Amino acid sequence: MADLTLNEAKPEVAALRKELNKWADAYYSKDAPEVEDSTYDQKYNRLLELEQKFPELVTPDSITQKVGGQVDTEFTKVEHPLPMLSMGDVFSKDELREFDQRVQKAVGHSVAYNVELKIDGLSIALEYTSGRLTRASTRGNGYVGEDVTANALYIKDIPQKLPQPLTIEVRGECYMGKEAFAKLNQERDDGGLPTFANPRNAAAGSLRQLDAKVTKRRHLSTFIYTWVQPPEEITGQHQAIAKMHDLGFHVNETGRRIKSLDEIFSFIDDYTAKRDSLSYGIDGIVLKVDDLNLQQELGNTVKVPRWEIAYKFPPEEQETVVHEIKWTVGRTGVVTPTAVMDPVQLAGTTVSHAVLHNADLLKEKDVRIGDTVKLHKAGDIIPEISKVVLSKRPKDSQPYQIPEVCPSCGQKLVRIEGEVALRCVNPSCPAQVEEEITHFASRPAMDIDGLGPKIVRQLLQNDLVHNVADLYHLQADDLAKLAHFQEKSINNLLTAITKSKQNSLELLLTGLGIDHVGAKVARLLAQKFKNMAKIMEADVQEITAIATIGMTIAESLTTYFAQPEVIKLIQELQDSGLNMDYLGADEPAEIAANFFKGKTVVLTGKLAHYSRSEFTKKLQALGAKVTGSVSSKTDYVVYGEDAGSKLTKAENLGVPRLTEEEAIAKIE
Ligand code: 3BA
Repeated sequence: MADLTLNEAKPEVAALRKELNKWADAYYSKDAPEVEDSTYDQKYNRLLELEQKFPELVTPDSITQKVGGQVDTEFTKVEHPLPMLSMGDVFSKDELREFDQRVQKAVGHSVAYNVELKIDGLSIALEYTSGRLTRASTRGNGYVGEDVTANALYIKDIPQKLPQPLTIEVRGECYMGKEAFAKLNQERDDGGLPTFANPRNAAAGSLRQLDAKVTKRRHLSTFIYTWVQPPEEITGQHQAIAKMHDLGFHVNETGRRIKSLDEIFSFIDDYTAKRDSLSYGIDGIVLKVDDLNLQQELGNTVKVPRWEIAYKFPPEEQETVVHEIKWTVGRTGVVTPTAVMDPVQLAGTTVSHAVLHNADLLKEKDVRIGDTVKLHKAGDIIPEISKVVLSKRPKDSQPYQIPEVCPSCGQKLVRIEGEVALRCVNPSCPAQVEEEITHFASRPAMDIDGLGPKIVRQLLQNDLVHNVADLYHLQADDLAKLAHFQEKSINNLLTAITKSKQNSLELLLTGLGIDHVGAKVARLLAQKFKNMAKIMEADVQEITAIATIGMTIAESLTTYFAQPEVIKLIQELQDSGLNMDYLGADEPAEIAANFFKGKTVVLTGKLAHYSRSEFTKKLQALGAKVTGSVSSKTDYVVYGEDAGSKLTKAENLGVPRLTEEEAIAKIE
């Protein structure tokens, strides 16, 4: 962007306008959107950015110069006495904080906001003359809308007569409830008619009907949230809503007047969680400076008021384009495809990769390079391709060819009977060795600090190791030749490797990466057999004698230890001085139930009552896991004085925080 020239910008601006006009027409005039809102927003913002950099490219007919969509000519036009502006929107709490800071700076103090749900519908204006509904109109482009009075008469919750002879205008959102939406789509589907993509389009399509009787059958509702130029005794937005409720308007009663940003954030978290259980769709939360005088003082920009902001929920489904399918070789030789896509915002994170699990699934979904796909998050965490958008498939598209050879070593891949996975069966395949060593060094296994995937790769590339046994032959001189290795990091790594020699048997057993033998099974085996030699000699019967261990595991173990190269590897490890015995207590004493048992805890800041390691030991003795960094898996962050980024991160993730004193109170 920085060095883009005017001549380079011109064709991009033209292309963006063409695309956006087409999408806007589909959206506003046909109620049949062609793209996700977020895609539209991205392109729209890019156009804005270019026009700001090159003002000479702005034309009066650019889509950025219109406040909303095009005005449909078939309805009678209504000029809004006061324009219906749009709302500024943001996608993160940080941006809300910035908004609040701007407001505070402008007015000179902190303010209360009326916090409202953002209803997923379309705006409507209702004009009353001497207490009678005289006109209803859509927002249109903000200045000129469409007269939908005849339709509004069929919306049950719009009062046709007010209890007092007032001449007023109110505005709000017209929406279709979830039940009505589901029913309508079902009926349309049964009747072979195209269904509406979402309740907002259904509401728009149902309100903007030249034959108002159609509207009558569609069960629309409203939430009214604005009183245009209210009487003097009304001084705040919250109060205005209460008063409109008294006049018989349907208002959303979840709105709250809140001062503290933290409370606003918990309101947001609350409704992010409750969202699906509401009977109407919401797509965010709106903050409005409550005090009407302050609203006046803050005023408006061309398009949006300075006193409000909408926080939009992260999109839960997105479209993007697949550029590449990458194949990775796992520790056991299984080869898995990953789709690499244009990065998109999805449910709160930026996503560019989606694992396709196996070749069969890839074939079944028929994902091809160049395809537009719909992405969602499985279990709210893992990005997954739901389906290919076939209507957007390029004409020259070719089915994807599943590779026949290993992407790492080039050996022919095999498909094992009864398994869906493709495998590389070359035991010295570099990709597999890398995974093997990384797994060996990982936390649940030998827990060698500092030996992550990057260092392992470096060691392999420099021919310093070929298998896990080679780790114990590493010399300081060898490491000194590697990039980024200083004396301190060399010492740390060698110390960690040496320390791992003392590990109890179950960690070594886990580290070997035997199929079906994870940390839990390894512990059971170590507890029963006590040393490596006994495990290597054990037969299937002895192994399955352990209550929770069955045939699959037992056979995997006996097959593994029958291999000559495995026997050689274990011998080599033993010669290097690795402990081969179970060092744990026979039956770990059961820890009594307590607040911290089984919880993952992070300590941060200066603790006043205990040293960091004393407190860690205390928590561990209670059955807590004490870790160094805050993630969504953290249960509690315990903080002392001068706590910094970890505390902020906990706050952002909604992880409960305890002061040191509060934590001590839970223990003692
Ligand atoms: N509040 C939509 N605009 C809203 C009055 C302002 C406003 C909205 C809102 C501009 C909702 C933009 C179109 C418009 C009436 C202009 C809401 C919602 N407030 N709660 C601040 O729930 N969707 N939309 N509508 N005037």
